[in-house]
Amino acid sequence: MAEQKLPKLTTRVRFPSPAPLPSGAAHCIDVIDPATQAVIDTFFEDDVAAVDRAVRRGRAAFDDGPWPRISVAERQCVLRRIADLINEHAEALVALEVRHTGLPIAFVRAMHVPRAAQNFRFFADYIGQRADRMYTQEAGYRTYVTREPVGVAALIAPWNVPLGLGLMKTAAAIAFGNACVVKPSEATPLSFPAVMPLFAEAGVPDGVVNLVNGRGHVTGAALVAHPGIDAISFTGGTETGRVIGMEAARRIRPVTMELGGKSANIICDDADLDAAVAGSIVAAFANNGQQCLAGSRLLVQRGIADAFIDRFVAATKALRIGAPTDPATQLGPLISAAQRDRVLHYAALAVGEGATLLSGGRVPPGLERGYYVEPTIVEVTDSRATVAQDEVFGPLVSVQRFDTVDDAIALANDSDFGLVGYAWTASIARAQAIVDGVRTGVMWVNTPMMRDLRAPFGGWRDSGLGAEGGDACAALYTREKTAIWKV
Ligand code: TXE
Repeated sequence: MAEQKLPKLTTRVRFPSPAPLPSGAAHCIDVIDPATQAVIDTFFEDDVAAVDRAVRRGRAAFDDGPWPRISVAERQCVLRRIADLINEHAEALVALEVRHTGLPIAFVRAMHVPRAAQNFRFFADYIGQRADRMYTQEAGYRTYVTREPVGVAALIAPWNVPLGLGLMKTAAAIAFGNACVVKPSEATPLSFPAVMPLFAEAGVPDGVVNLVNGRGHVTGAALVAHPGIDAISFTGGTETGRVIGMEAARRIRPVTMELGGKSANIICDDADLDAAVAGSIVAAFANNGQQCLAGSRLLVQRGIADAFIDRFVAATKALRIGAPTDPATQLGPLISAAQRDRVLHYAALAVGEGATLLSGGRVPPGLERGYYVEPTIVEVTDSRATVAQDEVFGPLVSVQRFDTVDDAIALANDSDFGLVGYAWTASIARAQAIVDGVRTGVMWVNTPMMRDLRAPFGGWRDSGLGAEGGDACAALYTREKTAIWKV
């Protein structure tokens, strides 16, 4: 690591010590294997004092340490080494990730862990290409605008993609020269601790990446309220987002929030039906249906509705449900009993409200142990049906028929969420009308879930604030500074 030569970037932040917890208050949390319901680990929750220690370590690393001050080339080198190390240890990370999430191993191996490594490569490249700007219009003056790291970031991750999302935030935060404190979900705490030694091995200085574990209202709340935190990146539920957003507002700190979704998947009557059926299966059921970007509201044009629905139902019934450790499994168990019961509840509620159950809606016979649910399809006639409005976050999809593209756009927009949307059509004009008309942060046309990390990924309205991606992350993890020189 290079000698520290540059002046300090910020003045040292001072904050009071937290109130001590009453002795004996440490809370123990069991980690459950969702496929077997067995307790596979137990950990002590990090309390207010532990969070304080983690933030102070981050502060020291940022205020006095080399990481924000070394050259971009040196930082790139370390980031690329992290990516290499993640790839080297991929199989061990895959095993841990499958164990606590219940996600199918084929999916975690092909997508989650390689993507976690790729995040570090992407941000290594990104910081090498970023340019600051200069204004020369005022005669006799040069005004230039630079970006500095924001400081210590609180990174709060959910349980549905623990490594992929947690490490996306970590890569972005540290690439710009920040320190961070990561809090994975209390439901999936196993994989992040396994990555921590890799940071050290790659040359990340002590204190740059810190880890705390525990429940949201204890560990998470202590973290976002800590006066040593300069920015917050959160992925999780919309209601939690409101709480964190209020705390960020109270402390006047920047925050990005990637929250829930109820995204429309629009199948027009000129679509390639093979591609639309296959893509809709991925959009609805990948990641066991537990994904913010799920295409969980299928809208199908009336002329092809019967044909599409028959094929979609058949493809759903052909999905292989089973042990997440089996490479042939396409749908594993949900994260918890609560999440399984939530899907079953919404299936029953939908039928109670007049929807037709086309498939699933029950625990698969023979898989009563573990939190399994059959992939479920309900047909609704009203976009105001509860099942077409609420985010279920599981393998449940509602289907509704529409007549014109304008109707489809109106149905798609009849939602408090605005994360993503999907359109399947052979017509460029229709595709463009849907892309222009649907109010979401991301639209996919004739493809499910392709992602370019350069582009922002973020939701509108109840789906979030800010985004992740190259420039979008620069906006959160750096602050602009203007300098005016007389020449
Ligand atoms: O999420 P939470 P939950 C949606 C989905 C799901 C619902 C609830 O609809 O059914 O949210 O899931 C931490 N201060 N998504 O309850 O609670 C928490 O410990 C600070 C969508 O698991 O939002 C965890 O680390 N942190 C989503 C993280 O926030 C707090 C992914 C997410 O947990 C906190 C997951 C607090 N007060 C669920 N309270 C997506 N966008 O992909 C909780 N946390």
